Amino acid sequence: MSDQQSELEQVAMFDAVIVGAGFAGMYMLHRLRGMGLSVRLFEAGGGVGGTWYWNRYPGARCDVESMQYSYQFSDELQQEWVWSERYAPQPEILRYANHVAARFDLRRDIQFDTRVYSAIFDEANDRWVLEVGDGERVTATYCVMATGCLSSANTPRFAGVDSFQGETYHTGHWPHEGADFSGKRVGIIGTGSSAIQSIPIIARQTAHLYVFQRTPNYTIPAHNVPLDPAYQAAVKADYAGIRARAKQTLPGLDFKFNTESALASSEEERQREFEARWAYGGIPFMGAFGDLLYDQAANDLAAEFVRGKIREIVHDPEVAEMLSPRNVIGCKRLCVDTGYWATYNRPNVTLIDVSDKPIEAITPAGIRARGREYAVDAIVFATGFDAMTGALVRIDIRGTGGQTLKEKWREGPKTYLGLGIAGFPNLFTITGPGSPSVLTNMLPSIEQHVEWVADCIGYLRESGLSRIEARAEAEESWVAHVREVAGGSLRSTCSSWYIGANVPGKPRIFMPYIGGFPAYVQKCNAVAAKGYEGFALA
Ligand code: NA7
Repeated sequence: MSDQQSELEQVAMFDAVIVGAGFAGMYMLHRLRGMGLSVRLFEAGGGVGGTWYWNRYPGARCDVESMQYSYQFSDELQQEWVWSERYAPQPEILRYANHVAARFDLRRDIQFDTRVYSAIFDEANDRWVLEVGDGERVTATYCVMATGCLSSANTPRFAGVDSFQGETYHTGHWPHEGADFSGKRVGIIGTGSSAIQSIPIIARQTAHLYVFQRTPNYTIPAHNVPLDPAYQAAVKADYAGIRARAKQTLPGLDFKFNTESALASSEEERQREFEARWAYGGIPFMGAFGDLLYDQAANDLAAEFVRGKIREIVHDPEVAEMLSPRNVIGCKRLCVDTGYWATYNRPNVTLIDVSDKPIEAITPAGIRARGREYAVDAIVFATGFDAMTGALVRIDIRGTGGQTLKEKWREGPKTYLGLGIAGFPNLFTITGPGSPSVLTNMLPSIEQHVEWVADCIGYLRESGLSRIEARAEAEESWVAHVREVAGGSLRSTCSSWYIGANVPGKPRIFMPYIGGFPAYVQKCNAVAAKGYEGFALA
């Protein structure tokens, strides 16, 4: 017996470990346990829900309709759960996650309040060794990273940030007890989705709200409403049909997508379609015409329509102009709001443009920008996430030859299908970079990955194999394909978190796979059908 072997026997051994108890980790646990594997899931937070556990800021709400932002692996589950609103608010999604955990008895294999610090591949024993919590070590044949795409908060290091005497918040790590802004002056930095959802609510609570905007964003009204029980019953009666139709669309969402060209349509047809989409609300606005994300002139028409709406809603023409985005609509993820533009008509809201002159400093009393100090009692950082790679490289992950994932990804993430990484055997990433992930409805994408990984592990076990690793050439060609497809879309043309532009120093690579859900699933299925083509098995 080698020293390493005897050492291994002193640590808890599992068939699989999973990192993260969001929707990906929860379902992965359910699947692997159902196959008879011994599994332990580690979660840094105190409960399940992942991003919905942490993002408790006022107005936090899903931008995908509730009836589709839910699991479909259990028909009983989707039939019994009752959503209350068209777009579920964060507390309801968290209740749903807790319901799932209870219904499938997941908690007994989840270790909460336990951060994973390192995952090191032990080549002598073909096992992953993880250091977790307070120095505890565990080992497993398979390691599944279900760490989420938007889970590692991005807080820019503003000069003087530690000197601020008031309260600070980050939208992605909101305190469980909430925040009381009544009578206070608040500064919010950022105008992404989190800010756009929270600004209308915070504005109603504060004495004064200062919004520091670096890039104006497009947002479409949600028209959120309580869910009509008759509508809900109709969806449930045809859930299988809706789910199947959704899987045939690029974003994995069942919605009306118009394939007509905006440029080929008449002005009257265009206005009618844009108005209808504005009235319907939300992300389906981008489905108004088939060429919006592929032709700059078509995109300009949609962008100008939204700018027209801003001018109609916002009374002060200068503020309306400042709020009007000039970049490609849909390049950054389209936001979905309730009363965002109208909030700038309130006398207690001031918009400060920091696009050409960055915020100078945080002072003990407030925020200094454009040569003046804005005195505030609290600062809200709505500055987003180190998306897609942040949560992974934060863990010290080491594969064969001691190579770290951080070093491997120094010039941008490289994966095979967003599922496996060359040099990191038996490590799977759920909705990893290089998969459609954030460009799709996350729940079906998560389910597709979890099922693929579970089938793969099942195949290895049935075949008497215990090791799988992406081949470097397969990874190279997938990375090249991801890049090539991204180049054909207007989506790769702006400074979004999709390309890591929001995090200083992060390599600018378009990270998600833009080829759409159906083509991607077909590829994954073909790889599996060919005995995991592109992977080395042993
Ligand atoms: P986002 O969409 O990344 O938004 C972050 C915002 O913070 C955005 O407006 C940024 O401006 C701004 N930001 C970041 N750094 C700075 C600095 N240094 N100075 C000023 N402003 C800054 O994150 P969210 O949390 O709103 O949304 C993330 C996703 O969650 C969203 O897409 C949905 O899918 C749900 P920038 O645009 O980079 O100029």
